Amino acid sequence: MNRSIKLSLAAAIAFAAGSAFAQSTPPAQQPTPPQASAPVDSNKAVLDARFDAMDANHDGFLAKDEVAKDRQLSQNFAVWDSNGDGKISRSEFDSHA
Ligand SMILES: [Ca+2]
Ligand SMILES: [Ca+2]
Repeated sequence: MNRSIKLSLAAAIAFAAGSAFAQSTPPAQQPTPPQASAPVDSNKAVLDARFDAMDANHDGFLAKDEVAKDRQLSQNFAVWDSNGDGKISRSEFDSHA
């Protein structure tokens, strides 16, 4: 009888210790959401706004007269116009901006 009480006590202590250990285990770490793309997205939004502001006729291309207000762009128009078609497409703009 004495022995079985001791065994029950030991089992209870082991159980309590086990529960305490389980409760003190930190919760599994949540995967960190990728944030590296955030600055790229906001930069793209800035570029989009800049392009749209200059694309006066909204044809998706910047003609030379449309970039006349942007000194940097108008001076380097030939450089930005990679394929030499006389207008700067969105991808040409993105690759130089
Ligand atoms: Ca245009
Ligand atoms: Ca072009």
